[in-house]
Amino acid sequence: MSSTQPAHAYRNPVLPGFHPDPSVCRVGEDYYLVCSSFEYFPGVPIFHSRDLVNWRQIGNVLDRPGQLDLPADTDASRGIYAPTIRHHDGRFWMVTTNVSLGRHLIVTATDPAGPWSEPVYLDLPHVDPSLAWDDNGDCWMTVSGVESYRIDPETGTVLEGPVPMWSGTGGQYPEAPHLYRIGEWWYLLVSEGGTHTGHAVSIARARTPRGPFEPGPANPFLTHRGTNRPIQAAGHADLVQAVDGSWWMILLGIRARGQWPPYHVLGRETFVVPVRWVDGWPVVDPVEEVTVAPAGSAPAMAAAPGSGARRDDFDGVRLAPYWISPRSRPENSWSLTERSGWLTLRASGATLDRAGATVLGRRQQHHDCRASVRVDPGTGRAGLTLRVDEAHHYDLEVSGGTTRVVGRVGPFRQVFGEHRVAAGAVTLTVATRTHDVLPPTVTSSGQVSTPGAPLGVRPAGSDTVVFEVETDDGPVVLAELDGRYLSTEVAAGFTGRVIGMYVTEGSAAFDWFDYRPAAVPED
Ligand code: 6LW
Repeated sequence: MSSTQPAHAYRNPVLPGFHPDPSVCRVGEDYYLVCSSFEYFPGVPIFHSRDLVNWRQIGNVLDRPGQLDLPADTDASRGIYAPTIRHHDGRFWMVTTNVSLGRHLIVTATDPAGPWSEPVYLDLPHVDPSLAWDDNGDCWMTVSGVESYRIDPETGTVLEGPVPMWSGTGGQYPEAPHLYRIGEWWYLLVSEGGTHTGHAVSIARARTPRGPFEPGPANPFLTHRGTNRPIQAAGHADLVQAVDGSWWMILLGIRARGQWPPYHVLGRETFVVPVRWVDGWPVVDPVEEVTVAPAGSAPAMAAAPGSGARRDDFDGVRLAPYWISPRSRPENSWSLTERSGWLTLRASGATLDRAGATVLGRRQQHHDCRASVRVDPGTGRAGLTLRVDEAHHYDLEVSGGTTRVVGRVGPFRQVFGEHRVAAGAVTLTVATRTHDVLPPTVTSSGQVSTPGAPLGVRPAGSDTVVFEVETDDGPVVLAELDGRYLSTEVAAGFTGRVIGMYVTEGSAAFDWFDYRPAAVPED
């Protein structure tokens, strides 16, 4: 936060990188937030905050294979969709959909850091389930569509429904319904228009959870559709009241880059905006990267934001909660004890082009960042991958004393840049950088000029991925690739980029993994 910003300004997104479909609840002075995790294990990351701005991951709700059944052939962007977290009767409740099984599931915990219970399943249609309890103690599960069911959340028994509710203003995909008791009203928050640039948030209210629902006077009351705002796709929102009585909405958005058309590489991210109530309806301003909170309200207390840098020396006996693996993480695929102070990964037989490869990664959270790893490949094949899915990844690998970059985009696979290295451990780095590429202009004398580009160099695009290996003579750049091929606009789907350590032959040991935004120097 720069000194020129008001003291109560904060930076959005508050959870950068692939953190979509946020849901939040408050207990006393503590806020808890969950996001979708799709085909990754463990599932449903859970975060804690005291101010809605600075979030710390405290675990994963679905952190045991018994809770998270992701069949081996789970497609990318299937698996776990949009969770909702609520606190009721002394317990936390998380409900979500495993679309690969076609089932909703509910788990509970007294401590949000876990352990969470075994799931109770509900075989009902739609996605985006959410729970609300009425004055009689009845539990209503709302789902996309929008409709609700009265259920017994302890057993998953459906007691009544579907009860039609209100489906927004006519936009496609009415979804992410959340029902709240606020004063004498039941408010129904709905997203519509699809999770890309048409996204919008609308609201209606009724005297009972069954309706009839009266739409708000200014729907959609939040949308960035058809604008050139830097944050797009604002939607999939959840409301929360802060301990000081102020109201907030968390939601997803994307930060589009480049032109034309714009694209985004970090997936859908989590934002927080202040809410004010006018004549009994919520009003929010457009979502800005620097948001000014009402003076004296909860995020005004925001401490200096963390830098986002993170180094893991693999000295503990447990993996930090931010490490995720596509589909599963079999017990025999990793070890923190086999070589003390190193993470050992063992190949499964699958390559990175197929489901089932051994990958342990973290979300890319900054447009300009560096991830480095020290890896001893032994006699195997291992490295660092920047991936969206099995068909869209760039890999910096080492095997047999050679490092190389392998790019896979759709049906194409190519090797770029090879460099011999000494046997033993090597340090590999993948760095990303963005630069605004303005369209070339033609001068009056007919010369083409590309603003911002060094003479004779046309930047490949406004997102570049650079691969380096450390040698005795300093870093050697093996390749610089256009990052737009690893964007949602190319790869499709609901996730975002993950930077991962991997092994596809034999086993390899990783001494440390260091991630930092480009602006943060090494320690
Ligand atoms: C989710 C839906 C959505 O189920 O995207 O943004 C879907 N909204 O609500 C997958 O994340």
